[in-house]
Amino acid sequence: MTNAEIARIFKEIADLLEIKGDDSFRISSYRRVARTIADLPKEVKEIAARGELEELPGVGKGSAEKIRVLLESGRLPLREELAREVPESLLELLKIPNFGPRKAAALWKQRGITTLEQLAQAAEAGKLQGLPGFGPKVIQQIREGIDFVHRAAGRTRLGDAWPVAEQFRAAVEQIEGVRKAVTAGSLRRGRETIGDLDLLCVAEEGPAVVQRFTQLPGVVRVQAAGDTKGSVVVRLEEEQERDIQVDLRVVPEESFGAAWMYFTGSKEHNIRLRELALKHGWTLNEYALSQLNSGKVIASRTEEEIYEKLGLPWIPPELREDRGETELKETPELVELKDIRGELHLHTTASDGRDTIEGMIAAAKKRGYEYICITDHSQASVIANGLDPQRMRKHMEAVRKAARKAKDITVWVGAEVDVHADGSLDYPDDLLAELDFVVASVHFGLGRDIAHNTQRTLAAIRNPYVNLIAHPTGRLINRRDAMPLDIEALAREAARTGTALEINAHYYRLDLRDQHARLARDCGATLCLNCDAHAGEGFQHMLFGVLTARRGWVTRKDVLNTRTAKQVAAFVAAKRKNAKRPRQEVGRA
Ligand code: DGT
Ligand code: CA
Ligand code: CA
Ligand code: ZN
Repeated sequence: MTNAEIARIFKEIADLLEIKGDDSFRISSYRRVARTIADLPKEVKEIAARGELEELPGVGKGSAEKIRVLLESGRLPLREELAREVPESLLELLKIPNFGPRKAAALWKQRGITTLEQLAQAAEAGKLQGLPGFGPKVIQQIREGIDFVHRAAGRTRLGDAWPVAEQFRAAVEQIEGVRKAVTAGSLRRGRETIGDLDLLCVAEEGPAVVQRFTQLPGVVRVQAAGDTKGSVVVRLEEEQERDIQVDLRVVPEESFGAAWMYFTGSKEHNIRLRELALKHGWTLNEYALSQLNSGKVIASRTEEEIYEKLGLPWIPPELREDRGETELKETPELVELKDIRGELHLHTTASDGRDTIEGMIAAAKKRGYEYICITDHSQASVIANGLDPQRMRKHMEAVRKAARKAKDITVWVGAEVDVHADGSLDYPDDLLAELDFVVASVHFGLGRDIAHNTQRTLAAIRNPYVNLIAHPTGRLINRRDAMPLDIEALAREAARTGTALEINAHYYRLDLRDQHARLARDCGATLCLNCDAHAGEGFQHMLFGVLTARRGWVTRKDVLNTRTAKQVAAFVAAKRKNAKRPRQEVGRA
C-alpha cells in the first residue's frame, strides 16, 4: 500500500465519522494522521518495519496499530464497519465547494440522498426546500457546485494554474481604486498542485472592487460577491477542460501584512503562529497581531513586522508548511531563479526535441545562460527517436561544431542514457567517456518493487561516467505515481560518488518532489534543476523547479547549475578520476 492510499483511508474515516456525527476530537485525530502520512518523504512501510510509526507526529498507539493492519492485509475493519453504517457515496458530495460532512449528513438523514446524481436531481426538482441550512442561495450554490465537481475533478497542476493567477492578479491591479494586488494561498507557496487560487488586494472601496472582479474576462460563473470578498470560476485554456475557482479578498492598507500571511497559509503554519502569539498574550488573525485583552494592535502592515514581533525571521512562503520552519533563527538562503547559470538536460531535433542545436543555443543565450549541455536520448528510447552509438557520434560532431561557433556561451555535448532493468546503461563506457556530461534515466519498467527499483538506480549512480539521475521517480503529476524508491539510499550514494540528482522543473514532473529534495539535501547530495526542454520555450518552466527546490529547503550551494562552467566541469572530472581503469581498457579493446 502506498502512502497516498493509506492517507486517503484515514481521511475517509474522518469524513465518514463526521457524517455519522461522531466525537470531534476523534475526527480531527484521524485527519491529522492522514495529513502526516500524505506528506511523508519515506514509505510508511519502511517506518513500520523499523517499529517507528509512533514517532510520527499525531500517530498514537491506536493509529499505529491501524496502519500496521492496513499494511499487512490491505484492509481496515473500522473503515469497513463505517461503510456499513454510512453510505460511501456521500464522500463524493464533499467535493462540492463549501460543502462539508454536516450538510451531507442532513441530506442523507432527512432526505435520503446519498449520491451526487440524486442530489443534482433533487436540487433541480426543488426537493431540497424546507431543509434547515438549505436556503435558496445554498441550493443554487449546490447546483453550480455539482457542475464544478464534474469539470474540476482533482487539483490543478502548478504550471497550469500559474498563468491564470498572474492574469487575474494583473487585471485586479488595474481595477480603479486598487493600490496593489498579490497572489496568496498554495500558489504563492509553490505547491505542485493547486485547489483554488487566492488573490489579495489593497483598496478602500471593497464592494466596488469585488463587483468589477466578478466581471473580469474569463469568468464563467460567480460563486460569491460580498463587501470584501468575491469568488469566481474560470475555465482553464487547456486541452483538458477544467475549471478553477479564484478567490479575492479586499483589505485596507493597514491590515495588508496580516492578511497576506493569513491567506498565504498554510493553515498548519498559521496555527503554529497563533500558538506562538498566544504565548505572549496576543492574538493573530487576518487583520492584525494584537493584544488579547485590549485589542491594541502590535503589528499588521507587513509580514516582516509580524514575524519579527513573534521572534521569527521572515519565512519564505515555500517553507510555510509546518515542517520545522517556525524553529528557524534566520531566513535561509534558498536557491533563487537568478542563481541558475545554465541547464544540463535538454533535447534537440536529433532525438525528440522540436528545435535544432542552434535553436536551443539561441534560446539559452536569450535566457542569459552561461552554459548548456545538449543531452539527446539513447537508442532504447525508441519512441523518442533515441540515437544508436553511430548516430550519437555524428551528433556529437555536430554539437561540437555548433559549440565552436557559439559566442558567450559554453555548449557541451552529453546524452540522456536509459538505465536498463538490470542497472546497466544503454551505451558502453567507451562512448560515455567521450561525452562531456552523462544523464541517466529510467524510462521503462517503473512498476517493479522498491528493492528492484532502488538497485537499478544505484547501479547507474555507481557508473563513473554518470553525472546526473534525471526525474528519479518517473512520476507524472495527476497521471502516473512515482515508482517506489529508497530516496535516502540513492541520496547517500549520490553524495558519496559525486553524482547529482535532478529536480526536473517541468510542471508535469517536479521530480524529485519537495520533500524528496529536502531528504536528498540532508543526505549531502548535490541537486540539479533542469527543464528537460524539448524546445526553446521549455526553459520558461525553471521557475517551478526553483519553487520546488525552495520547498525542499534547498540553498544555492546545494545546486550544481548555480555553479560556474569551470566548477561543473570539475564536478564531472572528480567522479571520472575514480573510473575503474581495467573496465575502461576492456571497453576500448
Ligand atoms: P489549496 O487551495 O487547496 O491548494 O490550498 P490553500 O492553502 O490555498 O488553501 P485555501 O485556498 O483553502 O485557503 C487559503 C489560505 O487561507 C490557507 O492556506 C490558510 C488560510 N485559511 C483558510 N482557511 C483557514 C482556516 O480555517 N484556518 C486558518 N488558520 N487559516 C485558513
Ligand atoms: Ca487556494
Ligand atoms: Ca481559497
Ligand atoms: Zn529528457
